[in-house]
Amino acid sequence: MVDFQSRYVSQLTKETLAIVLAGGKGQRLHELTRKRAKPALHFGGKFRLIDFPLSNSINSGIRRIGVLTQYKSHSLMRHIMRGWGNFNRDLGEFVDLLPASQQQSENWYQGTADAFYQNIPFIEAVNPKYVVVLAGDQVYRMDYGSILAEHVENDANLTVACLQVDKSIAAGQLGVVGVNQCNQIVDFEEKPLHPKPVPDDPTQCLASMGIYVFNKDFLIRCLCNDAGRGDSDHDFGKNIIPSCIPSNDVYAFRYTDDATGQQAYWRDVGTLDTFWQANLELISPLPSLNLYDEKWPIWTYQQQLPPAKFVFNDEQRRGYAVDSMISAGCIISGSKIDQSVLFNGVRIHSYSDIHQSVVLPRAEIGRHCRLHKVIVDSHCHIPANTSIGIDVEQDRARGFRISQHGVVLVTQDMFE
Ligand code: ADQ
Ligand code: ADP
Repeated sequence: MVDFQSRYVSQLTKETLAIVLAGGKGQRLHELTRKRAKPALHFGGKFRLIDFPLSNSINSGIRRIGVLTQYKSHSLMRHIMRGWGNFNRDLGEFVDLLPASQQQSENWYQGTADAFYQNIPFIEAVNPKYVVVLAGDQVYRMDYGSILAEHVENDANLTVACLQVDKSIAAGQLGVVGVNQCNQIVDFEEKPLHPKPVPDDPTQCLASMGIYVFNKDFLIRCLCNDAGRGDSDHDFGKNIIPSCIPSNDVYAFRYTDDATGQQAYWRDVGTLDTFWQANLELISPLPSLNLYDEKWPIWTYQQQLPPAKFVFNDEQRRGYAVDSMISAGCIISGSKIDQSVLFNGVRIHSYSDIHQSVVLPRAEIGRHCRLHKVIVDSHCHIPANTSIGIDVEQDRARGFRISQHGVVLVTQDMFE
């Protein structure tokens, strides 16, 4: 039997261009984003944040993708070229890097809308019917076909993906929308300190996920109008979205889990605490984000590496891991790893105890170390006999970064 519904959606995704905003600084992640753009941040053992919107696009059937880069983009561009560069242009499929190249003006990308404005020639050349605006630094699984179908059925010019969240989560952090009974957006405030609640629950509000579907011609008109305004920050959340609300063709798409209709998984891993927490959540037996679901694979670039190896050391001390994710190329010799995520190529030497920690690629931890609630940056070498996360005052005195909720970040620079 022919499935007209999915054929209809697959037509919409074919007529769509996805553009991923990947140029932001991610300042609240401190030293973790000092050398790399936030979308290049490692996540979940073998991925980077950018893999999530890119995989969602591919899994949704959107195969024309641009990635806007600017800040510290070296490892991000390297990752995209290696992992996402093998699309078939002859079939009209591509992932194009769009670094700030001063095409339309003398400036680098100002706000997010300016990054789009400077790439109008690219958008016009692709000439899609719809443009999906995505953030390069959020972790979630979403079929963009659903939002596109609703956008077209509503005859909308702009659709904003929204999630119902606790007001305390949105306050000062997220855009908050007000809708009428038809889900038309009637008001929008960017990061209000006192979010307006939803009608049936005073503790909750409807937050923008920073994911938008635009009709292409409407988007270009909005960008051009905004570009001419001297009082604008040229930002989607601050300027473009609020300026569209007075028209009656702007709708909210309520993002829920397709299978359960309940609240869906979505994380903006903007701080050391949320980054640490989101990684550790993956370890639970039934995580809200299941990376092992073959129906919605998360694609990435991965260097060919040998399997993870667990070694009994010379003194018959067992190297083992429980409640943990251990990636390829790791060697754990005579140490205990518990409730932790080890990324590719991590080395743990004997007599160490690693608990509730996130260890990024190629880090090395010496003998007799104790780590509790630590994020270890990539390539960081922790000398033998180091304890971290046990004595906060000692950690602070050694120049380690301690988060609001007591997660300790260590980078190579802190040992030099
Ligand atoms: P924020 O996430 O605070 O709020 P922003 O800092 O503009 O918005 O980042 C959005 C995306 O754009 C990020 O992926 C970032 O890397 C990228 N970016 C930032 N500046 C850029 C530039 N100059 N060039 C290229 N890329 C850039 C937004 C919305 C809120 C919404 C939240 C949801 O404004 O309304 O609630 O997203 O997280
Ligand atoms: P990631 O951890 O994101 O894979 P790297 O370990 O390559 O990335 O480090 C992040 C960035 O720091 C790199 O993109 C590069 O710009 C810079 N960097 C890292 N190591 C070196 C080095 N040995 N020399 C110069 N720059 C480096």
